[in-house]
Amino acid sequence: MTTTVRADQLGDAELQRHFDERIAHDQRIEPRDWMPEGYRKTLVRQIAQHAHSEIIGMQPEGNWLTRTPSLRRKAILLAKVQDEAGHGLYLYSAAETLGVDRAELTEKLIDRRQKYSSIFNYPTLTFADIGVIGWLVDGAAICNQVPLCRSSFGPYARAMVRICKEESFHQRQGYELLMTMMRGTAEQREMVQEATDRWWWPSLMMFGPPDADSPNTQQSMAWRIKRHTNDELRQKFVDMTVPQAEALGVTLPDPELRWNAERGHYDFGEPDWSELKRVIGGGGPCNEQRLARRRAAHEEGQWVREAAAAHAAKQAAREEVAR
Ligand code: FAQ
Repeated sequence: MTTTVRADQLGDAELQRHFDERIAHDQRIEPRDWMPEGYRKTLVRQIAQHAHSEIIGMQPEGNWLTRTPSLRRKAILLAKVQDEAGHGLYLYSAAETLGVDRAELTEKLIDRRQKYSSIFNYPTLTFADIGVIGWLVDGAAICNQVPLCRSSFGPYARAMVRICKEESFHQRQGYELLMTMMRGTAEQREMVQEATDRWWWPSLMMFGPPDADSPNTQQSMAWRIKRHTNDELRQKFVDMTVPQAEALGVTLPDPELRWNAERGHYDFGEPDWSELKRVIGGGGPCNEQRLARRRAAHEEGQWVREAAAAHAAKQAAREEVAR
């Protein structure tokens, strides 16, 4: 059963004890509940980064919207890219329940004071990339995000339920596109293999640094914001993806990839962690372009935000008069 305690009824130590108990009993923390400042900050950091990723993540696939090979593919891709915008909005709303403002978070993104996922700093060079992003990038996102539906913070967990349902469609559309291409010409099959070669390692890096170099995991697990470590989720993704690659008929570009019967998991090679550091630090192939586009879109949208605010103020004034 969930119990709500008003902060003004308890002292600091008792508030902390009550919070710890709720976490231990797997009860949700809601925006009006007392929470330690570190918990709030961690959530703002993670949710904001996640929201920024969804919004920046529209760019690589948006690159192909005007060049899809058919109307059907265009309708699918448009729906997917629009879903990503929606995910960003749910997540900014979840972050706002923690007392931050979406406008402030956007400013922090475009000023490079907040991060977004490394994966969106790679270019989409052929239409096969659209399929591979759905298969691998959305596949990795699902692996990482399904456990977040059980995250201890209520608004985040609830946003993730809907997001995960939509991500499943994203993954399926990508895999279906690749299946179609693999049944096509030799050139199409080569395109799929080449795109898989480029996206495989960056997809593994989406899960974050190895556990030994992940400063946030331990505390986030203790607070049940994260339910699994970065390495656990990476392993789960590899185990899930290898049979899919076999069914598709592509080779994953890792000579060390093999089934380990003793562990009951696939062994795989070490991603190049210096590349992850470089990309997170702004040195990926598309970092500059992604942020420049986001900044331009923000500036060009200024009049829309002003018009919406003026409309809302007018409505509120009318309602006030009618009362
Ligand atoms: N990229 O201590 P940890 C999508 C940072 S899916 C950039 O392990 P944590 C769907 C990390 O923030 C992609 N930065 O951190 C889609 C931290 O820096 P900080 C988004 C990374 O938080 C599909 C530092 O490194 N998904 O958008 C990355 O415990 C297709 C140390 O790392 C999410 O955001 C990285 N890959 O674990 C959309 C999921 N990895 O903040 C369009 C929610 C780590 O201390 C098209 N987030 N860093 O300065 C999470 O699950 C976690 O935040 C992790 C990182 C697992 C990403």
